[in-house]
Amino acid sequence: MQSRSEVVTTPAPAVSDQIAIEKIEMRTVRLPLNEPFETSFGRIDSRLIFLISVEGGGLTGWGEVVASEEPRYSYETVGTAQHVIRDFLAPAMMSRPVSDLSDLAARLTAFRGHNMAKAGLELAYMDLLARARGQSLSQLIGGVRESIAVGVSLGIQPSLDRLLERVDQYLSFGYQRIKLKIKPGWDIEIVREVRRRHPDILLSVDANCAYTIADENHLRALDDFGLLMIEQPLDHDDLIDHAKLQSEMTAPICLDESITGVKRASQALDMRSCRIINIKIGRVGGYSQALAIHDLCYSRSIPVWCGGMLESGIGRAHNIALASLPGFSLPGDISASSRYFARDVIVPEVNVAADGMVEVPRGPGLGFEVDLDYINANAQTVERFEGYDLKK
Ligand code: OSB
Ligand code: MG
Repeated sequence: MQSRSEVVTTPAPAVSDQIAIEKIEMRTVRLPLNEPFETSFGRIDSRLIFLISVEGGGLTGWGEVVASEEPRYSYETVGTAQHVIRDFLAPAMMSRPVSDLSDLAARLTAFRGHNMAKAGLELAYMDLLARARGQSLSQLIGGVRESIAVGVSLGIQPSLDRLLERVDQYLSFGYQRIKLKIKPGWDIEIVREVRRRHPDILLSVDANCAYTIADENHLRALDDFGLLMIEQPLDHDDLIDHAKLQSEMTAPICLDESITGVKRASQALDMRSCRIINIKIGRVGGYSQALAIHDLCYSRSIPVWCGGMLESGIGRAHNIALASLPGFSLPGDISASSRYFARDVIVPEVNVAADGMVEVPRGPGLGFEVDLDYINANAQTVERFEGYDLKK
Protein backbone atom coordinates (compact mmCIF):
# COMPACT_ATOMS: atom_id res chain seq x y z
CA MET A 1 0.00 0.00 0.00
CA GLN A 2 1.35 3.43 -0.79
CA SER A 3 2.01 5.66 2.16
CA ARG A 4 -0.95 7.87 2.98
CA SER A 5 -1.19 11.19 4.67
CA GLU A 6 0.21 12.16 8.04
CA VAL A 7 -2.17 9.86 9.94
CA VAL A 8 -0.17 6.77 9.00
CA THR A 9 1.77 5.79 12.10
CA THR A 10 3.16 2.41 11.08
CA PRO A 11 6.05 2.55 8.62
CA ALA A 12 5.55 0.25 5.68
CA PRO A 13 7.82 -2.81 5.93
CA ALA A 14 10.22 -3.38 3.07
CA VAL A 15 8.20 -6.12 1.40
CA SER A 16 6.46 -6.07 -1.92
CA ASP A 17 2.72 -5.68 -1.65
CA GLN A 18 2.21 -7.16 -5.09
CA ILE A 19 -0.21 -10.08 -5.00
CA ALA A 20 -1.49 -12.15 -7.89
CA ILE A 21 -5.10 -13.06 -7.12
CA GLU A 22 -5.52 -16.67 -8.16
CA LYS A 23 -9.06 -17.31 -7.03
CA ILE A 24 -12.15 -15.33 -6.06
CA GLU A 25 -15.22 -16.89 -4.45
CA MET A 26 -18.65 -15.41 -3.81
CA ARG A 27 -20.93 -16.99 -1.24
CA THR A 28 -24.33 -16.04 0.09
CA VAL A 29 -25.53 -17.22 3.48
CA ARG A 30 -28.91 -16.38 5.00
CA LEU A 31 -28.66 -15.44 8.66
CA PRO A 32 -31.93 -14.99 10.57
CA LEU A 33 -32.11 -11.81 12.67
CA ASN A 34 -32.78 -12.20 16.39
CA GLU A 35 -35.58 -9.68 15.92
CA PRO A 36 -36.93 -7.82 12.88
CA PHE A 37 -35.17 -4.57 11.93
CA GLU A 38 -37.41 -1.75 10.67
CA THR A 39 -36.37 1.54 9.08
CA SER A 40 -38.26 4.22 7.17
CA PHE A 41 -37.79 2.07 4.04
CA GLY A 42 -39.02 -1.25 5.37
CA ARG A 43 -38.65 -4.20 7.68
CA ILE A 44 -36.47 -7.31 7.38
CA ASP A 45 -36.29 -10.43 9.52
CA SER A 46 -33.21 -12.06 8.00
CA ARG A 47 -30.06 -10.91 6.27
CA LEU A 48 -28.70 -12.47 3.09
CA ILE A 49 -24.99 -12.16 3.85
CA PHE A 50 -22.74 -11.88 0.77
CA LEU A 51 -19.14 -12.92 1.42
CA ILE A 52 -16.12 -12.60 -0.85
CA SER A 53 -12.89 -14.50 -0.47
CA VAL A 54 -9.77 -13.91 -2.53
CA GLU A 55 -6.72 -16.14 -2.65
CA GLY A 56 -3.13 -15.36 -3.56
CA GLY A 57 0.32 -16.44 -2.40
CA GLY A 58 -1.16 -19.24 -0.35
CA LEU A 59 -3.28 -16.89 1.77
CA THR A 60 -6.99 -16.03 1.81
CA GLY A 61 -8.57 -12.63 2.44
CA TRP A 62 -12.22 -12.06 3.33
CA GLY A 63 -14.60 -9.24 2.52
CA GLU A 64 -18.35 -8.63 2.62
CA VAL A 65 -20.68 -6.98 0.14
CA VAL A 66 -23.20 -5.12 2.30
CA ALA A 67 -25.89 -4.71 -0.37
CA SER A 68 -29.44 -5.62 0.67
CA GLU A 69 -31.80 -7.90 -1.22
CA GLU A 70 -33.98 -4.99 -2.35
CA PRO A 71 -32.80 -1.63 -3.75
CA ARG A 72 -34.08 0.56 -0.91
CA TYR A 73 -31.11 1.88 1.07
CA SER A 74 -29.28 2.21 -2.27
CA TYR A 75 -29.83 0.98 -5.82
CA GLU A 76 -27.50 -1.97 -5.30
CA THR A 77 -28.79 -5.43 -4.45
CA VAL A 78 -27.16 -8.77 -3.78
CA GLY A 79 -28.13 -9.67 -7.35
CA THR A 80 -26.63 -6.59 -9.00
CA ALA A 81 -23.44 -7.00 -7.00
CA GLN A 82 -23.09 -10.65 -8.02
CA HIS A 83 -23.54 -9.66 -11.66
CA VAL A 84 -21.09 -6.76 -11.55
CA ILE A 85 -18.42 -8.73 -9.68
CA ARG A 86 -18.82 -11.82 -11.86
CA ASP A 87 -18.81 -10.02 -15.20
CA PHE A 88 -16.61 -6.95 -14.61
CA LEU A 89 -14.86 -6.50 -11.28
CA ALA A 90 -13.45 -9.99 -10.68
CA PRO A 91 -11.96 -10.14 -14.20
CA ALA A 92 -10.36 -6.71 -13.64
CA MET A 93 -8.95 -7.80 -10.28
CA MET A 94 -7.48 -10.99 -11.72
CA SER A 95 -6.26 -9.56 -15.01
CA ARG A 96 -2.75 -8.98 -13.60
CA PRO A 97 -1.15 -8.93 -10.13
CA VAL A 98 -2.46 -6.22 -7.82
CA SER A 99 0.40 -3.93 -6.79
CA ASP A 100 -1.38 -2.02 -4.03
CA LEU A 101 -4.75 -0.66 -2.92
CA SER A 102 -4.65 2.28 -5.30
CA ASP A 103 -3.91 -0.05 -8.24
CA LEU A 104 -6.97 -2.15 -7.35
CA ALA A 105 -9.11 0.94 -6.76
CA ALA A 106 -8.13 2.41 -10.14
CA ARG A 107 -9.16 -0.80 -11.93
CA LEU A 108 -12.50 -0.91 -10.14
CA THR A 109 -13.18 2.81 -10.61
CA ALA A 110 -13.10 2.23 -14.36
CA PHE A 111 -16.62 0.85 -13.88
CA ARG A 112 -19.30 3.32 -12.81
CA GLY A 113 -21.16 3.00 -9.53
CA HIS A 114 -21.75 -0.29 -7.71
CA ASN A 115 -19.74 0.83 -4.69
CA MET A 116 -20.79 -2.05 -2.45
CA ALA A 117 -19.66 -4.59 -5.03
CA LYS A 118 -16.30 -2.81 -5.36
CA ALA A 119 -15.92 -2.57 -1.59
CA GLY A 120 -16.35 -6.34 -1.23
CA LEU A 121 -13.22 -6.86 -3.34
CA GLU A 122 -11.24 -4.06 -1.68
CA LEU A 123 -12.05 -5.49 1.75
CA ALA A 124 -10.96 -8.98 0.81
CA TYR A 125 -7.75 -7.62 -0.76
CA MET A 126 -6.88 -5.61 2.34
CA ASP A 127 -7.42 -8.60 4.63
CA LEU A 128 -5.17 -10.63 2.34
CA LEU A 129 -2.52 -7.88 2.23
CA ALA A 130 -2.55 -7.50 6.02
CA ARG A 131 -2.11 -11.26 6.42
CA ALA A 132 0.72 -11.26 3.85
CA ARG A 133 2.49 -8.55 5.84
CA GLY A 134 1.74 -10.20 9.17
CA GLN A 135 -0.12 -7.09 10.30
CA SER A 136 -3.58 -6.49 11.67
CA LEU A 137 -5.94 -4.59 9.39
CA SER A 138 -5.92 -1.74 11.87
CA GLN A 139 -2.12 -1.52 11.68
CA LEU A 140 -2.19 -1.76 7.91
CA ILE A 141 -4.42 1.31 7.55
CA GLY A 142 -2.79 3.38 10.29
CA GLY A 143 -5.23 2.73 13.16
CA VAL A 144 -4.30 4.20 16.52
CA ARG A 145 -6.98 2.87 18.90
CA GLU A 146 -6.77 -0.34 20.93
CA SER A 147 -10.50 -0.27 21.48
CA ILE A 148 -13.36 1.66 19.93
CA ALA A 149 -16.52 3.21 21.36
CA VAL A 150 -19.80 1.84 20.03
CA GLY A 151 -23.46 2.78 19.96
CA VAL A 152 -26.58 0.94 18.88
CA SER A 153 -29.11 1.66 16.14
CA LEU A 154 -32.67 0.90 17.26
CA GLY A 155 -35.19 0.21 14.52
CA ILE A 156 -38.77 1.46 14.48
CA GLN A 157 -40.64 -0.51 17.17
CA PRO A 158 -44.25 -1.71 17.39
CA SER A 159 -44.90 0.67 20.30
CA LEU A 160 -43.33 3.40 22.40
CA ASP A 161 -43.19 1.10 25.44
CA ARG A 162 -41.28 -1.44 23.44
CA LEU A 163 -38.82 1.25 22.30
CA LEU A 164 -38.27 2.50 25.86
CA GLU A 165 -37.62 -1.07 26.96
CA ARG A 166 -35.09 -1.52 24.16
CA VAL A 167 -33.31 1.72 25.04
CA ASP A 168 -33.00 0.63 28.69
CA GLN A 169 -31.77 -2.77 27.64
CA TYR A 170 -29.01 -1.48 25.34
CA LEU A 171 -27.91 1.16 27.84
CA SER A 172 -27.59 -1.61 30.42
CA PHE A 173 -25.36 -3.53 27.98
CA GLY A 174 -23.05 -0.50 27.95
CA TYR A 175 -23.69 1.01 24.49
CA GLN A 176 -22.43 4.59 24.59
CA ARG A 177 -24.90 6.14 22.16
CA ILE A 178 -28.48 5.35 21.22
CA LYS A 179 -29.63 6.03 17.67
CA LEU A 180 -33.36 5.97 16.99
CA LYS A 181 -34.68 5.27 13.52
CA ILE A 182 -37.38 7.84 12.75
CA LYS A 183 -40.00 8.45 10.06
CA PRO A 184 -43.05 10.73 9.81
CA GLY A 185 -45.39 9.66 12.61
CA TRP A 186 -42.55 8.05 14.61
CA ASP A 187 -40.36 11.01 15.43
CA ILE A 188 -40.93 14.01 17.71
CA GLU A 189 -43.00 12.21 20.34
CA ILE A 190 -40.80 9.16 20.69
CA VAL A 191 -37.64 11.28 20.83
CA ARG A 192 -39.26 13.45 23.51
CA GLU A 193 -40.10 10.38 25.61
CA VAL A 194 -36.66 8.80 25.29
CA ARG A 195 -35.02 12.13 26.16
CA ARG A 196 -37.34 12.66 29.12
CA ARG A 197 -36.28 9.32 30.56
CA HIS A 198 -32.58 9.72 29.75
CA PRO A 199 -31.66 13.41 29.94
CA ASP A 200 -27.90 12.84 29.65
CA ILE A 201 -27.27 10.08 27.13
CA LEU A 202 -25.77 10.57 23.69
CA LEU A 203 -28.90 10.37 21.55
CA SER A 204 -29.22 10.65 17.78
CA VAL A 205 -31.84 9.95 15.12
CA ASP A 206 -31.63 8.52 11.60
CA ALA A 207 -34.41 9.23 9.09
CA ASN A 208 -33.00 7.32 6.11
CA CYS A 209 -34.27 10.03 3.72
CA ALA A 210 -37.87 9.99 5.01
CA TYR A 211 -38.45 13.78 4.83
CA THR A 212 -38.30 16.62 2.34
CA ILE A 213 -37.32 20.24 2.82
CA ALA A 214 -41.06 21.01 3.07
CA ASP A 215 -40.85 19.30 6.49
CA GLU A 216 -38.35 21.90 7.70
CA ASN A 217 -40.54 23.28 10.50
CA HIS A 218 -41.46 19.82 11.68
CA LEU A 219 -37.80 18.76 11.76
CA ARG A 220 -36.82 21.89 13.66
CA ALA A 221 -38.85 20.57 16.60
CA LEU A 222 -36.06 17.99 17.00
CA ASP A 223 -33.79 20.83 18.08
CA ASP A 224 -35.45 20.77 21.52
CA PHE A 225 -33.87 17.47 22.52
CA GLY A 226 -30.12 18.07 22.53
CA LEU A 227 -29.48 15.50 19.84
CA LEU A 228 -25.94 14.51 19.01
CA MET A 229 -26.96 14.54 15.35
CA ILE A 230 -29.77 14.07 12.85
CA GLU A 231 -28.73 11.52 10.25
CA GLN A 232 -29.80 11.79 6.61
CA PRO A 233 -33.19 13.51 6.99
CA LEU A 234 -33.58 14.30 3.26
CA ASP A 235 -33.06 12.68 -0.16
CA HIS A 236 -30.33 10.09 -0.69
CA ASP A 237 -28.53 12.18 -3.29
CA ASP A 238 -29.19 15.63 -1.89
CA LEU A 239 -26.66 18.17 -0.64
CA ILE A 240 -28.49 21.43 -1.38
CA ASP A 241 -31.61 21.01 0.76
CA HIS A 242 -29.52 19.57 3.56
CA ALA A 243 -27.44 22.77 3.52
CA LYS A 244 -30.61 24.80 3.78
CA LEU A 245 -31.92 22.67 6.64
CA GLN A 246 -28.56 22.73 8.46
CA SER A 247 -28.52 26.52 8.32
CA GLU A 248 -31.89 26.52 10.16
CA MET A 249 -31.04 23.91 12.80
CA THR A 250 -28.78 23.76 15.85
CA ALA A 251 -28.35 19.98 15.91
CA PRO A 252 -25.64 18.83 13.54
CA ILE A 253 -26.82 17.04 10.41
CA CYS A 254 -24.86 13.87 9.66
CA LEU A 255 -24.92 12.56 6.10
CA ASP A 256 -24.99 8.85 5.34
CA GLU A 257 -26.66 7.98 1.99
CA SER A 258 -25.59 11.27 0.34
CA ILE A 259 -21.86 10.66 0.82
CA THR A 260 -20.87 8.21 -1.90
CA GLY A 261 -17.20 9.14 -2.13
CA VAL A 262 -14.54 11.64 -1.13
CA LYS A 263 -15.55 14.15 -3.79
CA ARG A 264 -19.12 14.27 -2.48
CA ALA A 265 -17.79 14.53 1.06
CA SER A 266 -15.65 17.49 0.12
CA GLN A 267 -18.56 19.18 -1.65
CA ALA A 268 -20.88 18.54 1.32
CA LEU A 269 -18.38 20.20 3.67
CA ASP A 270 -17.84 23.15 1.32
CA MET A 271 -21.61 23.62 1.05
CA ARG A 272 -22.15 23.13 4.80
CA SER A 273 -24.67 20.38 4.10
CA CYS A 274 -23.59 18.57 7.29
CA ARG A 275 -21.28 18.84 10.28
CA ILE A 276 -20.67 15.12 10.78
CA ILE A 277 -20.11 12.28 8.32
CA ASN A 278 -21.04 8.62 8.71
CA ILE A 279 -18.48 6.51 6.84
CA LYS A 280 -19.62 3.12 5.60
CA ILE A 281 -16.91 1.30 3.67
CA GLY A 282 -19.49 -0.35 1.43
CA ARG A 283 -21.41 2.78 0.54
CA VAL A 284 -18.26 4.64 -0.54
CA GLY A 285 -16.73 1.77 -2.54
CA GLY A 286 -14.10 0.39 -0.18
CA TYR A 287 -11.03 1.34 1.81
CA SER A 288 -9.59 3.65 -0.82
CA GLN A 289 -12.50 6.10 -0.52
CA ALA A 290 -13.19 5.46 3.17
CA LEU A 291 -9.59 6.34 4.07
CA ALA A 292 -9.69 9.42 1.83
CA ILE A 293 -12.92 10.65 3.47
CA HIS A 294 -11.42 10.01 6.90
CA ASP A 295 -8.29 11.98 6.03
CA LEU A 296 -10.30 14.85 4.54
CA CYS A 297 -12.56 15.12 7.59
CA TYR A 298 -9.65 14.75 10.01
CA SER A 299 -7.81 17.58 8.32
CA ARG A 300 -10.91 19.77 8.58
CA SER A 301 -11.80 18.76 12.17
CA ILE A 302 -15.08 17.20 11.05
CA PRO A 303 -16.03 14.25 13.30
CA VAL A 304 -16.68 10.94 11.58
CA TRP A 305 -18.03 7.63 12.81
CA CYS A 306 -18.40 4.18 11.34
CA GLY A 307 -21.87 3.26 10.12
CA GLY A 308 -23.20 -0.28 9.86
CA MET A 309 -25.29 -2.35 7.44
CA LEU A 310 -26.24 -5.29 9.68
CA GLU A 311 -23.03 -6.95 8.58
CA SER A 312 -21.90 -10.41 9.52
CA GLY A 313 -18.74 -10.63 11.60
CA ILE A 314 -16.58 -10.28 8.50
CA GLY A 315 -17.90 -6.84 7.59
CA ARG A 316 -18.03 -6.00 11.29
CA ALA A 317 -14.32 -6.83 11.71
CA HIS A 318 -13.46 -4.46 8.84
CA ASN A 319 -15.59 -1.77 10.51
CA ILE A 320 -13.68 -2.23 13.76
CA ALA A 321 -10.38 -1.74 11.94
CA LEU A 322 -11.67 1.37 10.19
CA ALA A 323 -13.00 2.86 13.42
CA SER A 324 -9.53 2.57 14.97
CA LEU A 325 -8.34 5.51 12.82
CA PRO A 326 -7.78 8.75 14.73
CA GLY A 327 -10.63 10.73 13.17
CA PHE A 328 -13.35 8.33 14.34
CA SER A 329 -14.22 10.40 17.39
CA LEU A 330 -17.88 9.39 17.78
CA PRO A 331 -19.28 5.94 18.69
CA GLY A 332 -19.89 3.72 15.65
CA ASP A 333 -22.90 1.57 14.74
CA ILE A 334 -20.81 -1.50 15.54
CA SER A 335 -22.87 -3.74 17.78
CA ALA A 336 -22.04 -7.10 19.25
CA SER A 337 -22.67 -10.00 16.86
CA SER A 338 -25.36 -11.18 19.29
CA ARG A 339 -27.34 -7.94 18.80
CA TYR A 340 -28.37 -9.29 15.39
CA PHE A 341 -27.40 -12.95 15.01
CA ALA A 342 -27.75 -16.12 17.08
CA ARG A 343 -24.52 -17.35 15.50
CA ASP A 344 -21.94 -15.32 13.60
CA VAL A 345 -19.59 -16.46 10.81
CA ILE A 346 -16.44 -15.56 12.78
CA VAL A 347 -14.82 -16.94 15.94
CA PRO A 348 -14.84 -15.42 18.46
CA GLU A 349 -17.85 -13.27 17.73
CA VAL A 350 -17.72 -9.49 18.24
CA ASN A 351 -18.33 -8.55 21.87
CA VAL A 352 -19.18 -5.22 23.44
CA ALA A 353 -17.70 -4.73 26.90
CA ALA A 354 -19.76 -3.33 29.78
CA ASP A 355 -18.20 0.10 29.16
CA GLY A 356 -19.44 0.16 25.56
CA MET A 357 -16.04 -0.53 24.01
CA VAL A 358 -15.04 -3.12 21.41
CA GLU A 359 -11.45 -4.33 21.39
CA VAL A 360 -9.49 -3.87 18.17
CA PRO A 361 -7.92 -7.27 17.43
CA ARG A 362 -4.15 -7.46 17.04
CA GLY A 363 -3.87 -10.73 15.12
CA PRO A 364 -3.10 -10.74 11.39
CA GLY A 365 -5.74 -9.47 8.98
CA LEU A 366 -9.28 -9.34 10.34
CA GLY A 367 -8.04 -10.80 13.62
CA PHE A 368 -10.93 -13.25 13.78
CA GLU A 369 -11.15 -16.79 12.51
CA VAL A 370 -13.60 -17.27 9.63
CA ASP A 371 -15.91 -20.22 10.34
CA LEU A 372 -15.76 -21.71 6.85
CA ASP A 373 -17.50 -24.96 7.84
CA TYR A 374 -20.49 -23.06 9.15
CA ILE A 375 -20.51 -20.78 6.09
CA ASN A 376 -20.29 -23.68 3.64
CA ALA A 377 -22.91 -25.73 5.48
CA ASN A 378 -25.35 -22.80 5.19
CA ALA A 379 -24.34 -21.31 1.84
CA GLN A 380 -27.22 -20.62 -0.53
CA THR A 381 -24.96 -19.93 -3.49
CA VAL A 382 -21.26 -20.40 -4.19
CA GLU A 383 -19.48 -19.13 -7.30
CA ARG A 384 -15.78 -19.53 -7.96
CA PHE A 385 -13.54 -17.72 -10.41
CA GLU A 386 -10.11 -19.21 -10.97
CA GLY A 387 -7.24 -18.20 -13.15
CA TYR A 388 -7.22 -15.33 -15.59
CA ASP A 389 -9.72 -16.98 -17.88
CA LEU A 390 -12.32 -16.87 -15.11
CA LYS A 391 -13.84 -20.32 -15.29
CA LYS A 392 -16.86 -20.57 -13.03
O1 OSB B 1 -28.88 4.00 7.78
O2 OSB B 1 -27.39 3.47 9.16
C1 OSB B 1 -28.29 3.13 8.39
C2 OSB B 1 -28.95 -0.62 8.67
C3 OSB B 1 -29.24 -0.93 7.35
C4 OSB B 1 -29.25 0.08 6.43
C5 OSB B 1 -28.97 1.39 6.80
C6 OSB B 1 -28.66 1.70 8.11
C7 OSB B 1 -28.70 0.67 9.07
C8 OSB B 1 -28.47 0.88 10.49
C9 OSB B 1 -27.99 -0.30 11.29
O3 OSB B 1 -28.72 1.91 11.07
C10 OSB B 1 -26.59 -0.16 11.71
C11 OSB B 1 -26.03 -1.48 12.20
O4 OSB B 1 -26.14 -1.75 13.39
O5 OSB B 1 -25.45 -2.24 11.40
MG1 MG C 1 -28.02 5.86 8.31
